[in-house]
Amino acid sequence: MREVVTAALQMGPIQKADSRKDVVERMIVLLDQAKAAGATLAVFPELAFTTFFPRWYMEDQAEVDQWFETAIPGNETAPLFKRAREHGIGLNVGYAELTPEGRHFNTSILTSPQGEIIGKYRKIHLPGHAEYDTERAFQHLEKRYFEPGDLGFPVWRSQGGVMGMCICNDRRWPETYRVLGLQGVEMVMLGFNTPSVNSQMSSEGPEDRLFHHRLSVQAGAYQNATWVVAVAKAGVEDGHPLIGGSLIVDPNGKIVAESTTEEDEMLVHACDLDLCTFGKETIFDFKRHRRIEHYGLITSQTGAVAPNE
Ligand code: CDT
Repeated sequence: MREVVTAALQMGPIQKADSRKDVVERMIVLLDQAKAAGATLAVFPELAFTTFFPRWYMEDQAEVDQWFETAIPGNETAPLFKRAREHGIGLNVGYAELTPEGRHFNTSILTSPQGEIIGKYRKIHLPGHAEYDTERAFQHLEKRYFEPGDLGFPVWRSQGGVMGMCICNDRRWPETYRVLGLQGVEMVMLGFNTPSVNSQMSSEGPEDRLFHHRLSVQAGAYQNATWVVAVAKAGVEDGHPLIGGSLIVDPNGKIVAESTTEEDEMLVHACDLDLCTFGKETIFDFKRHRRIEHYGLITSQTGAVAPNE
């Protein structure tokens, strides 16, 4: 057995007016709960230190940049990293990254239980749009505020296994999991902020949204024989609802833990990485069964092209 006691630390809403100091205090309470439950790994949501600011249209770059971190840990976030190190807990946490060169990414990092930053991922599948869209019930401006990630989908050895990250919308794309799966991933960690209603189709509400979320995460786990830990920022942020539904999914695609609130909430599970082996050596033994000679379109073409009628 290679058990990783993993805490999925869902966060309730963060309002625009909430300070990073307030948010980090909440995160430390969750981290203390994770320690009490015996966790060595804690997974926090996407953009965990602030409200989901891409719902707000901004033209002033200085106003935009206030939602970004210029250093991780920075002055306000350092107490979280210090507590994780003291507890011997590795962290996966999402934040808005502003680089010294002035580049903007939707990023997550992985630390070792000893507190070193060992991995960084920058979100590749950015949803939404770049300009104000009058047709939508609310805005989703990730394409305005972030560049697509430039680091690919790496994996890292940590916690006794092979660990990978992705962020929110990435979880809906099978390519995400397969690229990680081809590197032997045994646990995919991801945070998300998913609006409870589709801004372009009001009939698609929280039930459908939770269905698509579970469907994507469970399929990704099963088809790549990997654990997936998916962690929400949930609840109503300044009038805008986000789904909960944080999940820990096993390598058979089964949900072993799921959140029941839209508040700060811990899920914990002892994830045995050895459970990945059976699927990886049988039905999803990629080396024996994949037929790459037929997969060329996946990397040579972006959009769908139907034949002429
Ligand atoms: N944060 C994030 O990526 N949210 C998206 C919303 C999609 S609708 C524009 C998601 O996939 O959940």
